[in-house]
Amino acid sequence: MTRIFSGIKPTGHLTLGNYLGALRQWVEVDQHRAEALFCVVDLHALTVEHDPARVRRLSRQAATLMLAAGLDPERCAVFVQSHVDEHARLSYLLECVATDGEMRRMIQYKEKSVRERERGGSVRLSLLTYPVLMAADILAHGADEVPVGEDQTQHVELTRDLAVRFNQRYGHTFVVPRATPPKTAARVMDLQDPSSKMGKSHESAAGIVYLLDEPDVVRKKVLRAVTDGGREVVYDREGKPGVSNLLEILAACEGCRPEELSGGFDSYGELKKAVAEAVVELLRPVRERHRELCAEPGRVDAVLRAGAAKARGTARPTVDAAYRAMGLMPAG
Ligand code: AQP
Repeated sequence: MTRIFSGIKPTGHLTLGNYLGALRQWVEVDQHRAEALFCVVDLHALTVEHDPARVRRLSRQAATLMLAAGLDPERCAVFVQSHVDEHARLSYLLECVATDGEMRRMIQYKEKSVRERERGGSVRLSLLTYPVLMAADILAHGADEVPVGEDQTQHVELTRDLAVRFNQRYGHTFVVPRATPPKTAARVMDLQDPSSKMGKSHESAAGIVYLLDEPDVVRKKVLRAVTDGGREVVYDREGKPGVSNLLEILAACEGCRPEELSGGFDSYGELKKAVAEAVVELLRPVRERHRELCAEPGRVDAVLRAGAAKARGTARPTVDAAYRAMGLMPAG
């Protein structure tokens, strides 16, 4: 059976981008067609300046939202990365296979290291090596497929390269995975800056719809979205990035292609109203279920405990095999 692994980093409150670009496909498609593991990748949140209490809070919130969105613990494993030591153990081995040149070529490293410097901080070594940890997350579980948004496909390419290199040098150990981007909304853009991705750790919240935003806040953010010159509502990512982003969001909410909606609105205002209502309705059940789950925190803990036990079971044999293959002596 196909095995799927994917994760969400608790660096901020989950966004509409996380939902449309990842979570919804995990819920609606992936957990039904494969053996799936979904993870709150909390170790990745330590690669930038962070507040420990906030990371802990956001990790719980992310796990709760994953369940609220519809991940079913009877169908898939939902767990927290740091609860399963195999990820960090394998990461070190893969660092011995990767090169520093490969790491420095990663677009996210280039972007995030600039951001860290601009904020006056230093760039942590773990920000450079984080794609190796991501490779370990995927390879430890023998995943065939990694559903990720467009922004993560370069990291999955690196994972493939490392798996192939390891297998060639040390004998066949890892499944070589492939990225499976969502069919719609692979890249939801910031409503205030349609040239940059809607990212949960961006400083300004004005262009970001969070899954837990109240309906009126969602409406306000969408109605204030930056649009483009002219008046025509047409889908043209190059010429009309703001309008096209809104059309993509609406299409993703309605399950159609943005081209089908192009030309269907008389004004930008009309489009924005339709997007705002579609997003409010899309998120309503997630917010309601999240509220219910918050009222029974023991339930979430139990799901995460069971998920970690299952994940250890899938990862340990592969990671142990990698240790042996690289020449490490087994403990007596
Ligand atoms: N804007 C987006 N459009 C489509 N997909 C997105 N994803 C994230 N943002 C968008 C997808 O969500 C999954 C989980 O992502 P992540 O939280 O692990 O990391 P990220 O891609 O770095 O997300 P953010 O929100 O941008 O976090 P920060 O700001 O901290 O870097 C992935 O499948 C991702 O593709």
